[in-house]
Amino acid sequence: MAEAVIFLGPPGAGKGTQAKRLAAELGFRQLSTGDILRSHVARGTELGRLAKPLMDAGKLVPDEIILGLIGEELAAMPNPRVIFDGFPRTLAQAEALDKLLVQRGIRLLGVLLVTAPEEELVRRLLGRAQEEGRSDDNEATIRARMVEYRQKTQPLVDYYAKTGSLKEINGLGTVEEVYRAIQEALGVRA
Ligand code: B4P
Repeated sequence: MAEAVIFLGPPGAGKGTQAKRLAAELGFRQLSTGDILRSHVARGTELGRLAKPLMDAGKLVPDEIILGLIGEELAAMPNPRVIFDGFPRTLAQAEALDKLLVQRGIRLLGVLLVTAPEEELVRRLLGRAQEEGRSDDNEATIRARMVEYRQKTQPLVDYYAKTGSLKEINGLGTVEEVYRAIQEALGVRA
């Protein structure tokens, strides 16, 4: 059966970390728009050249580009079982995804909102900068990403709360503790 889970939350909350593990456990495909964009940047594609300055400035990439990427990925899956990691990030993306889910008969298992206090998020992302050297993990860009999150992504919390699919996860514990809260919220294992 075609099924999907959405990970929502501010930068550094643990979306990518948890989505990877959940995808492996459920046998789902992790679809991270951030990873897809970074792969375009690394390969120097036209899309990558367009996205890089926006990502380095902490800005969101335009909806039509993101929707094109997601549309392509889903079109290539006959029976999608997907963890959306970092998508949708705007109301326009959420509305377009709703249509895609209906068209493809994909059941939404839940929208996991992972949150933590901003200072902890900044601390984690600066820590990752030391290890991975991602060009958007510097303090100025991180603050800009937080502003984008509050302005453009936070409205999705209400959007999904109204549909009854929102599950709030405290992202402040260890990776293991957060993962257990996610399993419980989805009812995938005690
Ligand atoms: P993303 O790649 O989605 O980056 P992110 O929000 O920082 O989240 P990420 O998943 O990487 O971090 P995580 O919290 O797991 O986006 C990057 C950029 O791409 C955006 O700014 C935007 O420009 C663009 N973009 C992507 N999707 C888009 C869309 N749909 N529309 C428009 N633009 C889009 O982890 C962070 C750190 O915390 C890691 O070092 C991790 O190890 C650590 N960590 C995780 N859990 C922890 C825990 N419990 N305790 C301690 N540390 C923890």
